[in-house]
Amino acid sequence: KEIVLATKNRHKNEEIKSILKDLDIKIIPMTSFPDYPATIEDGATLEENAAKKAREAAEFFKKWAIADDSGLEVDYLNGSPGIYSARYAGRNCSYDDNNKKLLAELKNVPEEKRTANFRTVIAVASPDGRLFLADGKIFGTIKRHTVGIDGFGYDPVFYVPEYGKTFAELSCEIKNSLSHRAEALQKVKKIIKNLSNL
Ligand code: ITT
Ligand code: NA
Repeated sequence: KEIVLATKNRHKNEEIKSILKDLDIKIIPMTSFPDYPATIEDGATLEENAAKKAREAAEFFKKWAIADDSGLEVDYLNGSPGIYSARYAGRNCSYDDNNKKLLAELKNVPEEKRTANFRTVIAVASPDGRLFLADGKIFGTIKRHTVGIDGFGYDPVFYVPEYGKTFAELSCEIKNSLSHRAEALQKVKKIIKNLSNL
């Protein structure tokens, strides 16, 4: 029982491995194949991009594959950066560049209008063309400056009211128990357990 984890993002790779660790299945990380070309993410939705990443990997490796497409959706920005979250401040930009741009866009926006959510879509694809999708979402607000050093991406600006902390202030155990990615992956666990021929 093996599945290829089709992400080139090492932070996502670690989170997904950790959340799926109780599954009786061997997870083959993409980091074992640095030459595998990145999927061109030209879909209009997280669903399309996740499906494309999973399908390409399943076809290439002739194994079941799972892929994650995630985005930060800020209400004041009508859902941006959304599917463009990775390259919000430009191609090959850093997480820091993205956070700076986001904070600048929200510079004079009052507290009550700083609501946002993270959304993850996980796609599970088989080499013979089957596809399953699962999603997860978490609501929060965007801070006025970065706080915390853990996690990655927009974690230092994403504030979780229930914990009174940003994602970057929460331990990975706690983030992985409540995040958008965790919710989607709990659904994926059920899907995978029901696949008899994996
Ligand atoms: P792969 O496509 O190889 O999986 P990626 O980093 O390009 O890696 P996405 O296309 O899904 O992944 O881009 C989503 C971006 O959204 C990601 O680069 C981060 O900047 C941000 N992001 C996703 N999940 C996040 C999380 O849990 N915390 C903070 N930021 C996150
Ligand atoms: Na990507």
